Amino acid sequence: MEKSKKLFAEAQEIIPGGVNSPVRAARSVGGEPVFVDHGRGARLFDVDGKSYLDFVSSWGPLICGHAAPWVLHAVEEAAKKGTSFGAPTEAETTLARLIRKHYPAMEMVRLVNSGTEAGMSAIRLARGFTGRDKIVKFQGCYHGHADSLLVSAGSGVATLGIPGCPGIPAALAELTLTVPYNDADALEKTFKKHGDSIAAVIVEPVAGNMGVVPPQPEFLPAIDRLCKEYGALFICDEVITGFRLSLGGASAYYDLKPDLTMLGKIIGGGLPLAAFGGRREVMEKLAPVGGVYQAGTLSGNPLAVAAGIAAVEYLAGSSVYARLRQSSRQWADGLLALAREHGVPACGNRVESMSTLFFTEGPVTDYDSALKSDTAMYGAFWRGMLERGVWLAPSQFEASFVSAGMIPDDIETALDAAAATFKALKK
Ligand code: HOZ
Repeated sequence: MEKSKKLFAEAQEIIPGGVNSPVRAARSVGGEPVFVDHGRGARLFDVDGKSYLDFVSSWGPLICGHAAPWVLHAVEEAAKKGTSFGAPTEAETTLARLIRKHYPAMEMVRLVNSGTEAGMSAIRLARGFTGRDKIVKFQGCYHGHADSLLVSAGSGVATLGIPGCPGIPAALAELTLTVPYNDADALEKTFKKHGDSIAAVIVEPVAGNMGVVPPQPEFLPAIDRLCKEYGALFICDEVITGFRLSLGGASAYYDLKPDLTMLGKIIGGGLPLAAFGGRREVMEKLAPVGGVYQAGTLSGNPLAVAAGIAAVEYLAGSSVYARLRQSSRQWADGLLALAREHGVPACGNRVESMSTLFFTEGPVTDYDSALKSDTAMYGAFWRGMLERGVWLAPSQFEASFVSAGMIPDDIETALDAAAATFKALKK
């Protein structure tokens, strides 16, 4: 860790907290960031020459594993032609069509650079389309760090225990109504009270930013029904679940037809790319067709688009989802069994290749139950796993992702590390 420590000290002098995104600082788990040299397949290599089995996958995008040759090749070929034009390319239409093929509710698509941009733009569009100001989000869900969406947010906000964010005007935050995840009755009550002024309900179809929390069977259909009844838009945030739960994401998995969908992470193949899209009549409210303004110099960047097409074509042309399901089950079931064997209070949530082991008896069904986790215990577990060569999210309130780069032996190796870590924790 010597070189990492030195680089972290230098970074802190010039970059706030030494990191360009707060959760990377590993403060909540009592650790320090590992500085990365490179990644290959299932492994991350730090600047001190140590390698780690990677269950973070760059927070989701790297479903193909690190430095997948087909993604690298696509990026190299695109780079030879130039790195940015600020003018349209044919590849953008190709990617938009690929997205629509797998997400038919996205009749029209706009490419942006990050999930935050996708969320911010979807909210503005929903407000512009409906002429209403209020939005509903669920406690513990995270949809990027736009002002309207940081209220009661998960991810780093939950990790650092930030109650409200200075810099967000109260008048704006008041327009965001919050409801517990999986609570269809509370959503109905909110609609009864504010129905005429709600522009949209935004949801992670499987929550991934308070740890993984699956939707209960009636929850997503209730959102759809209430949005239709009250004339609000249903925004499905598939930034994590898109191309992860299945080729058609959570929309195909749960048979959803949202008015607007957000995608990110996997559709960029590890480069900065995201998208939002939906019903034609809604999307055509966007400038230059309509008056809702949204723009970006690097939107549809040719390198990111090339990487995205390569990643999506690989996923469409392989049997990767069955393998990912198997690896994820091996990992999540194995971890829970080990925790129980060592007398550690724990419960596990998993949907396809995303999972979380919570350090509480559970069940974890919403943000309040997720917050019952023993985060100090998670921190000790994280540090033990890091020492033994396994890279986990430096926060209890995130998902663990397996990638196509992992083979059953890798999972076994990580589970051996977990067994040793649980044993050490009990001492
Ligand atoms: N949960 C975040 C994205 N879904 C983690 C990434 C970050 O905040 O840096």
